[in-house]
Amino acid sequence: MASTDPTCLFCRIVAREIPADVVAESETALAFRDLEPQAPTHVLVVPKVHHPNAVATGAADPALLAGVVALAGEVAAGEGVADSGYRLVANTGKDAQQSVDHFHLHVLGGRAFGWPPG
Ligand code: D5M
Repeated sequence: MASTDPTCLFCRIVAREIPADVVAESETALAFRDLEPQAPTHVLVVPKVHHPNAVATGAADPALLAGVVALAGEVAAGEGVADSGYRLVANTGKDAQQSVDHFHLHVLGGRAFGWPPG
Protein backbone atom coordinates (compact mmCIF):
# COMPACT_ATOMS: atom_id res chain seq x y z
CA MET A 1 0.00 0.00 0.00
CA ALA A 2 1.54 3.32 -1.05
CA SER A 3 2.03 5.86 1.70
CA THR A 4 4.36 8.52 2.96
CA ASP A 5 7.16 8.10 5.48
CA PRO A 6 7.41 10.95 8.01
CA THR A 7 11.13 10.20 8.47
CA CYS A 8 11.88 10.41 4.73
CA LEU A 9 13.50 13.61 3.46
CA PHE A 10 11.74 13.55 0.09
CA CYS A 11 8.34 12.71 1.63
CA ARG A 12 8.84 15.79 3.79
CA ILE A 13 9.69 17.90 0.73
CA VAL A 14 6.54 16.61 -0.99
CA ALA A 15 4.56 17.58 2.14
CA ARG A 16 6.21 21.04 2.00
CA GLU A 17 7.62 20.52 5.50
CA ILE A 18 11.14 21.09 4.13
CA PRO A 19 11.67 23.85 1.54
CA ALA A 20 12.77 23.05 -1.97
CA ASP A 21 13.08 24.89 -5.27
CA VAL A 22 10.11 23.27 -7.01
CA VAL A 23 10.19 23.58 -10.80
CA ALA A 24 7.26 21.37 -11.84
CA GLU A 25 4.50 19.27 -10.39
CA SER A 26 1.85 16.81 -11.50
CA GLU A 27 -0.89 15.06 -9.59
CA THR A 28 1.49 12.24 -8.69
CA ALA A 29 5.03 13.64 -8.92
CA LEU A 30 7.12 16.62 -7.83
CA ALA A 31 10.25 18.08 -9.45
CA PHE A 32 12.73 20.24 -7.53
CA ARG A 33 16.32 21.39 -7.97
CA ASP A 34 19.08 19.25 -6.47
CA LEU A 35 20.87 20.96 -3.57
CA GLU A 36 24.24 19.80 -4.91
CA PRO A 37 23.94 20.38 -8.67
CA GLN A 38 26.28 18.35 -10.86
CA ALA A 39 25.29 20.09 -14.10
CA PRO A 40 23.69 23.40 -15.16
CA THR A 41 20.35 21.58 -15.04
CA HIS A 42 20.04 19.17 -12.13
CA VAL A 43 16.48 18.47 -11.08
CA LEU A 44 15.11 15.57 -9.03
CA VAL A 45 11.73 14.10 -9.93
CA VAL A 46 10.04 12.04 -7.23
CA PRO A 47 6.71 10.27 -6.80
CA LYS A 48 4.55 11.91 -4.16
CA VAL A 49 4.18 8.59 -2.33
CA HIS A 50 7.09 6.68 -0.88
CA HIS A 51 8.74 3.91 -2.86
CA PRO A 52 12.41 3.06 -2.28
CA ASN A 53 13.53 2.90 -5.92
CA ALA A 54 12.45 2.83 -9.55
CA VAL A 55 11.87 -0.92 -9.77
CA ALA A 56 9.76 -0.97 -6.60
CA THR A 57 7.75 1.96 -7.94
CA GLY A 58 7.09 0.23 -11.25
CA ALA A 59 6.20 -3.05 -9.55
CA ALA A 60 3.72 -1.36 -7.23
CA ASP A 61 2.24 1.13 -9.69
CA PRO A 62 3.40 1.15 -13.33
CA ALA A 63 1.38 4.29 -14.10
CA LEU A 64 3.16 6.14 -11.31
CA LEU A 65 6.57 5.22 -12.74
CA ALA A 66 5.38 6.40 -16.15
CA GLY A 67 4.16 9.63 -14.56
CA VAL A 68 7.56 10.32 -13.00
CA VAL A 69 9.27 9.76 -16.36
CA ALA A 70 6.72 12.00 -18.10
CA LEU A 71 7.33 14.81 -15.63
CA ALA A 72 11.09 14.39 -16.13
CA GLY A 73 10.50 14.92 -19.84
CA GLU A 74 8.52 18.07 -19.12
CA VAL A 75 11.34 19.33 -16.91
CA ALA A 76 13.91 18.67 -19.65
CA ALA A 77 11.79 20.59 -22.14
CA GLY A 78 11.21 23.42 -19.69
CA GLU A 79 14.92 23.68 -18.93
CA GLY A 80 15.71 23.85 -22.64
CA VAL A 81 17.83 20.69 -22.72
CA ALA A 82 15.46 18.35 -24.57
CA ASP A 83 17.02 18.95 -27.97
CA SER A 84 20.68 19.00 -26.92
CA GLY A 85 20.23 15.91 -24.75
CA TYR A 86 20.12 15.09 -21.09
CA ARG A 87 20.65 12.22 -18.72
CA LEU A 88 18.05 10.48 -16.54
CA VAL A 89 19.72 8.70 -13.62
CA ALA A 90 18.12 6.48 -10.99
CA ASN A 91 20.82 5.50 -8.52
CA THR A 92 19.67 2.29 -6.86
CA GLY A 93 21.32 0.85 -3.77
CA LYS A 94 24.67 1.13 -2.06
CA ASP A 95 27.07 0.50 -4.95
CA ALA A 96 25.24 3.12 -7.02
CA GLN A 97 25.55 5.56 -4.09
CA GLN A 98 21.81 6.05 -3.62
CA SER A 99 21.71 8.33 -0.59
CA VAL A 100 17.97 9.01 -0.25
CA ASP A 101 15.74 5.96 0.01
CA HIS A 102 12.82 7.50 -1.91
CA PHE A 103 12.79 6.94 -5.66
CA HIS A 104 14.11 9.95 -7.54
CA LEU A 105 15.08 10.48 -11.13
CA HIS A 106 17.97 12.88 -11.63
CA VAL A 107 17.42 15.05 -14.71
CA LEU A 108 20.90 16.25 -15.69
CA GLY A 109 21.59 18.52 -18.63
CA GLY A 110 23.21 21.65 -19.97
CA ARG A 111 26.63 20.10 -20.53
CA ALA A 112 28.16 17.08 -22.27
CA PHE A 113 28.58 13.98 -20.09
CA GLY A 114 31.19 11.28 -20.21
CA TRP A 115 30.72 7.54 -20.49
CA PRO A 116 31.16 5.27 -18.63
CA PRO A 117 29.85 7.03 -15.53
CA GLY A 118 32.15 7.20 -12.53
O1 D5M B 1 20.73 11.50 -4.82
C1 D5M B 1 20.20 12.23 -3.76
C2 D5M B 1 20.31 13.68 -4.15
O2 D5M B 1 19.50 14.44 -3.28
C3 D5M B 1 21.72 14.26 -4.06
O3 D5M B 1 22.14 14.66 -5.36
C4 D5M B 1 21.59 15.47 -3.15
C5 D5M B 1 20.10 15.72 -3.15
N1 D5M B 1 19.55 16.33 -1.96
C6 D5M B 1 19.76 15.99 -0.68
N2 D5M B 1 19.01 16.75 0.15
C7 D5M B 1 18.31 17.59 -0.65
C8 D5M B 1 17.36 18.63 -0.41
N3 D5M B 1 16.95 18.97 0.83
N4 D5M B 1 16.84 19.28 -1.49
C9 D5M B 1 17.24 18.98 -2.74
N5 D5M B 1 18.12 18.00 -3.03
C10 D5M B 1 18.65 17.33 -2.00
P1 D5M B 1 21.15 9.96 -4.71
O4 D5M B 1 20.91 9.41 -6.09
O5 D5M B 1 20.32 9.30 -3.66
O6 D5M B 1 22.61 9.98 -4.35
